[in-house]
Amino acid sequence: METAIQSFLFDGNPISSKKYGEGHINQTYLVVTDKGKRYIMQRLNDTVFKDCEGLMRNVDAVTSFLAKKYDDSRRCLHLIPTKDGKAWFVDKEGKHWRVYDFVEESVCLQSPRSLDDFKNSGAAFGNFQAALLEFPASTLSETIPNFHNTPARYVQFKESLIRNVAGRIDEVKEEIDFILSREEDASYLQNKLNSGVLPLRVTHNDTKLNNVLFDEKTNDALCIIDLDTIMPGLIAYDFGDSIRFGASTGAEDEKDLSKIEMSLERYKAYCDGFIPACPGISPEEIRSLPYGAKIITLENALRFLMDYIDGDVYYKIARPEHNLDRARTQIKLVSDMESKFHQMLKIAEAFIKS
Ligand code: ADP
Ligand code: GN1
Ligand code: MG
Repeated sequence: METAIQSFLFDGNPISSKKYGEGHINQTYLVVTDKGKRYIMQRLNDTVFKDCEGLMRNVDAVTSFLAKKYDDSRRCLHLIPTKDGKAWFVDKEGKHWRVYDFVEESVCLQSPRSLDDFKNSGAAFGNFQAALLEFPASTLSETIPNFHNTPARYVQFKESLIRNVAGRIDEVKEEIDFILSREEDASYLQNKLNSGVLPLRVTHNDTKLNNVLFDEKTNDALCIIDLDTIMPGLIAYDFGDSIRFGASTGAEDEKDLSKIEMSLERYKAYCDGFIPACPGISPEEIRSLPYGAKIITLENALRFLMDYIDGDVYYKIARPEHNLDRARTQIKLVSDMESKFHQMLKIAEAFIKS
């Protein structure tokens, strides 16, 4: 950490650094200098990201592209260079580090404070799509191959069941059955992509509410963060991941499942923000959105449960059954979405222009 801190061109001398935020993947620190300037410094998770160089090239290219579009510097992330002019630093152990300007006077939410917050976040992700419309997609590295290829996730899941590394599968039979019984549903969007019905766009792929910063004063959704998984993908998954996290009436790791529901009111608010902001969204894409919500939630249930079965090697955990608790909330959400699916589809279809 010390050599990494010394390598970046901060405004002033760093006087403190401490762990920061609620992300599940990278090590994130808040660094403050003697001039009172604040920064976000991150060490990339190289278990999750096998190609950190490719990832950092993506982030550098996307942030530079976006910076030219916005007058207000708080609207996108800015990388701080190293003292020798590089966009990231590699330490002696081969770990990759980066520093962003801290987006000041902003708040990060774990759940929307109002329907307007959620609608605003939808508009921000829709605008993000619009801003990247002309970004050269072919220059992007695939930072996690098959990231939202749900059928491929099922293949990994079954392999993990066979390995049963942590010896936990007997205690989670019910959850495993839930996931396996929905394997066919999980291919719905991938099939539409393969047959050319749905197009690939440059998508964010990790559109949780805590990957948006809101303006502290105006409550406007200001800045999209966590750009590690920007890759070509389906718009339905960007929509869906926002719904999975922000339309849930409880936290992702809530133990009391009676608190977990997918709020149709919030779903509608997100549609109001997202769909009109998405450039050239086709009727087929609009119809795919509720499927995106259900499938990405199922995919997250599978991923959390698989990590529990694998012995907690992927996500950060704060308690022994953390990944299992997370898998259970996702399963509850999938069930709830199944019972509300007809209404979800109707709400989305109302945005198709006749
Ligand atoms: P992870 O990939 O681990 O989720 P993120 O890049 O999302 O890491 O960062 C973790 C948290 O750090 C965010 O949820 C947010 O609270 C905070 N954060 C990240 N970047 C900034 C920034 N530039 N300004 C202010 N806060 C930030
Ligand atoms: C991770 O990095 P973070 O916490 O924003 C994960 C997402 C999951 C999410 C579940 C690179 O997101 O795919 O949906 O946790 N990111 C990666 O909360 O795997
Ligand atoms: Mg994050």
